[in-house]
Amino acid sequence: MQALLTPNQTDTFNRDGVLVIPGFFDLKHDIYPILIGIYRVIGQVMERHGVPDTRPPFSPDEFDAGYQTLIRLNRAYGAEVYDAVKQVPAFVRLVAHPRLEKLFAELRPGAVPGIAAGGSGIRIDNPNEEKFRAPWHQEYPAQLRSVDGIVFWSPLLPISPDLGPVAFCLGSQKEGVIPVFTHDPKSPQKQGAYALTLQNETELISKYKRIAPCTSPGDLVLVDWLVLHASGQNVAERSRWAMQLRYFNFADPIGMQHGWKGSYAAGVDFRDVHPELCADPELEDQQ
Ligand SMILES: O=C(O)CCC(=O)C(=O)O
Ligand SMILES: [Fe+2]
Repeated sequence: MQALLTPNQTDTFNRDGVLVIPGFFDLKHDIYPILIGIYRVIGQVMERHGVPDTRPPFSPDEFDAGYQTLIRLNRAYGAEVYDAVKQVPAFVRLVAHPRLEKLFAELRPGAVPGIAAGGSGIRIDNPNEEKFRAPWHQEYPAQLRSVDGIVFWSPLLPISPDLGPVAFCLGSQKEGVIPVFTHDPKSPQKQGAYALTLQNETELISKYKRIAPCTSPGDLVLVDWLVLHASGQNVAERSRWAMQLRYFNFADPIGMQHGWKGSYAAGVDFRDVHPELCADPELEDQQ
């Protein structure tokens, strides 16, 4: 079978911990059915709350029509859409796309791939909203499962700088797992994985060259689970919609040790699995 990646692409991923593959997915076959599913779910949420549906018929460019109206009426309607769109069949099909498993196998020879339960979703980053913006982080503490893993990130609309593209520190996966504070006193509204902050964050991120690629639907960004990355700030009029699919490695020794436990989304407290990686002052006192 022909390889999906050129040797050059594999080298880039191994060096940078990030790789952008333009046009990886088939728009008509893989992506549009997801957009149609989202359009229809937004319609269901409108109907459920008695919001008149005056949207134009579906078009791929305006699949999220009505969403800004919904969140202006009630932000909780947006949370309903967020939870619902993960359950669109076409999205679930994409999560287990054979080409993603093949990519994982090419980049991680000898790995036993797994799909992180509860680790796949569609982010909806609303304009000027801070609460769910991901600060600088590595994927491992937020997901656990295994230290060795890859996020497959793919946008559902063309990303422009004002939508706040994700920023990556190239090569930062070489730091290994970085200790974290599990509470951010500066942002008490942030909870769970969103509250994790890196020890020595400023110093760490200043060491690396940063990129924030402006990708389009169909493009795929591969992210090593140890690469430092952060959400940009959405200062546009529209929400930024992007899919995250997360694959881990059952053969990873640390995952083997803790039994591939999930993190916050699985109801697990990171501090219980990795006390040695918690930089919280109160824990230091206990050690
Ligand atoms: O899309 C974002 O803003 C953050 C994405 C992210 O952290 C991830 O895909 O792991
Ligand atoms: Fe992330």
